[in-house]
Amino acid sequence: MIDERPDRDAEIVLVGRSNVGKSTIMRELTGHAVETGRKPGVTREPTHYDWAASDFMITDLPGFGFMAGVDEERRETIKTDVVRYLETFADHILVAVLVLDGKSAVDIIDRHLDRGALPHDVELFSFLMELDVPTVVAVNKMDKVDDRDERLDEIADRLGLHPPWRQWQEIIVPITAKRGSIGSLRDALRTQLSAQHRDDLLGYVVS
Ligand SMILES: Nc1nc2c(ncn2[C@@H]2O[C@H](COP(=O)(O)OP(=O)(O)OP(=O)(O)O)[C@@H](O)[C@H]2O)c(=O)[nH]1
Ligand SMILES: [Mg+2]
Repeated sequence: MIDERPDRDAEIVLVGRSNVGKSTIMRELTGHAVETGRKPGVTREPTHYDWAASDFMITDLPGFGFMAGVDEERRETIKTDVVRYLETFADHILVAVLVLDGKSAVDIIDRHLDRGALPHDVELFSFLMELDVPTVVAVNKMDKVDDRDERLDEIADRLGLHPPWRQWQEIIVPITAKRGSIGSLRDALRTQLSAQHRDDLLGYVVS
């Protein structure tokens, strides 16, 4: 997983559980055909979009967590590899986009918490903070969410960001990638890149 990373200095990574819509976001951001799927576990290896003229790429990481037909050991391997990737290239990652499924994230997180387990999303978010990687939380599939503000407040709360979520609008961005509705994500990426004096890369995230 790590060996095949193209030799590009800077990158934006998409990370999160399986089936949340990372590859769909990648497709919308890049305008390139990307394999997406109705079943979890479609992306099995990091997919790097290094078409940019600049020394930059966007990376779609494999999803982890539950996947029908994929055994526990394989799922753990994927997660370990993703964690190792983030750790190894933290200094090169300008922004990590942690993608959540707005419809199911809170239920899955609470199920883990009830069992006394650390939910993947919470773990990953704090891991990215520890690594000092600027992180944007893209809450996808908002087309399936009715109680929008309530749901986003719950997500903020579970991630340790005090509600109301609107205080965190540069971090928590609700989107519907499938319909190409990712404007708030583009805005957040623009803010992050500008803050890091990488305005030269804005053309790759803002269409
Ligand atoms: N309703 C809805 N479905 C979406 C949205 N975005 C993506 N999907 C669907 O969710 C499914 C999974 O999308 P992918 O982009 O393949 O998800 P992924 O996170 O890359 O999945 P892995 O590669 O398994 O980690 C597909 O059927 C998408 O069409 C959205 O905004 N709303
Ligand atoms: Mg994928």
